[in-house]
Amino acid sequence: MSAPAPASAPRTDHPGVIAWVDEMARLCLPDRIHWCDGSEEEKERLTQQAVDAKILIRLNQEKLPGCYYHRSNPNDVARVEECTYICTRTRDEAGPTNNWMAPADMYRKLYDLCHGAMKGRTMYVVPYLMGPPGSPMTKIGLELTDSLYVVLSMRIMTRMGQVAWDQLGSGGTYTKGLHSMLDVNPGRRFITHFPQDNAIISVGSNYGGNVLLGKKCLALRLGSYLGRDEGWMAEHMLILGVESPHGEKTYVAAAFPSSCGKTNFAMLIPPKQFSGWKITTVGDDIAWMKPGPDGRLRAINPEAGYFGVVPGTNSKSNPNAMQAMSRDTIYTNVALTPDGDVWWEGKDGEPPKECLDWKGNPWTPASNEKAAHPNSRFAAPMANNPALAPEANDPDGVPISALIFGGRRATTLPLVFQAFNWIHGVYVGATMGSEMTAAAAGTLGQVRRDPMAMLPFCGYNMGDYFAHWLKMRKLLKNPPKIFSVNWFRKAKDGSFLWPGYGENMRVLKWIVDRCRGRVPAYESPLGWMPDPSDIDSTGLSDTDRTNLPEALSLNFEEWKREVLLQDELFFRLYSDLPKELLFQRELLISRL
Ligand code: OXD
Ligand code: MN
Repeated sequence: MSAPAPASAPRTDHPGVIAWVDEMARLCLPDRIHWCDGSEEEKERLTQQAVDAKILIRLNQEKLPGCYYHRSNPNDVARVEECTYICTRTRDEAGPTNNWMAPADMYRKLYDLCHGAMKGRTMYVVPYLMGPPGSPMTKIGLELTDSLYVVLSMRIMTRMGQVAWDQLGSGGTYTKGLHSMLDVNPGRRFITHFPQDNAIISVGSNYGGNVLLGKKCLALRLGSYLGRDEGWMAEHMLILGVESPHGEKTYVAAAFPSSCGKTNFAMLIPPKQFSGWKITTVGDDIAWMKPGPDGRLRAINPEAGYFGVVPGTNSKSNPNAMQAMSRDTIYTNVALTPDGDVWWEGKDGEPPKECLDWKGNPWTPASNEKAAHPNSRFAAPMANNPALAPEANDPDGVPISALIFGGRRATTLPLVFQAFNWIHGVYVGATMGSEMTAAAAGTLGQVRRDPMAMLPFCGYNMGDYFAHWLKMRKLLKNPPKIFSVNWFRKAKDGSFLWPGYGENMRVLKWIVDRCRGRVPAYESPLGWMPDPSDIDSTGLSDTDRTNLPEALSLNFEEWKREVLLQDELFFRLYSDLPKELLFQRELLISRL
């Protein structure tokens, strides 16, 4: 057994922080307060406490050094959009796509729930940075939480501890975050944002996307709100660098809805034929982007770790992720083998003869249930990624040449096209649709409109968000080109038309070459498109090469239906929709 935590003294003399922590402690009534410093020694001590309390299971340290296993409450395995609120002063500011409650009413409701909620527990004061230390784009957050799992995960996902206390100083601004698991009851689960107070309160859950407050809550929901006011953009985008054999580097940022392969794309390994080409990862989920002094859009990844979907990850689909999660990783809701290893559907090799599934029940290959939850996750430090771009720690970020919007669509959306210009690109992003995945509770497979993959993450009115995108063009002398991709189109027999994974390099190369004016395109009703012969297909399998024209084809009947389906979102947003987007819709219809 580990020694009890020594009483910990405040690690800051910031009067606002001291007063707020005191106020929250008087509300939640924890037995102890622990001010985190982020040190190695603290990590070891808190990890041992989590093991003693059965919050974490130590995995086989020979196979997986520094790795631990966590099982969540089975009622708490994904983000819950129906419990997520944007509490702006007026309902109109939050817009029709967000749940809203007046701030005073929500504070009252949550303070009632939090009253005495930490009795018998420790309140951890977790200071963290979103962004590299010293970057003008970096923001400071403080999360008060009663979950050790959250503390240890935040230490992976953010720059947590003394580095944040140092940047905060005695007068810095910060985002307030309060989290209590309560009794992990879906009926008392609220993920709430108060943009005008720069504050977050999350109760009743212990699932990453709901409780690692730096991630979706600060970096996207409050981030998008702050970005609108401060002239920058917080986007649900990976950032990667493409390095050519001549050492030329091009950076792209790409938005895909949750669980559509952002992590895989960010860590892509090019096929053999692309010898000398290299992809490096700046970020796998979130981009903060601001016009730089040179008039280009510069991006940082605010996070320091990956919270990736595990099932389907293997040495073919994502070798870099496999390495990243081979040490110092927290696994959640995968399966546990008798020798302390982890397993999931789609891992390399044969399934274990027996193991415990994500709920802790005995499982064999004959079982009808899945061993790992489809939204089981790994939290791994980005430093573990063999393809990490050194620029991921650059306070100035990287210049973005292309923005890519991608959906998961079995039909309609071709493999790739380029928007005619920025306004058209905003329309392409705004009308994105995708089939729903297990990352959020909902109906799997149903197509829903997910503009810029931000539907669950935009911290204000979506119509105003589109207007902000349009306005950003005016701040950029040299804006990125905008593209649409779809790796998931299917043939009539249900098979995928494009192999995906590392082969996506072929499409990425066309995108990079378009940005650099090196490759032709023809004008289609959707935008600029490659002829199949413009996509480098050396070494592609015969089937994939045969399928390429179909993967790139346009079906006018499907597109007429698509435009009508897009209207569903446009009608909801109608009064707030920038006119430019309605004009783009008309132009598309006339081109079709
Ligand atoms: C995530 C998500 O976890 O988008 O990144 O749900
Ligand atoms: Mn995400």
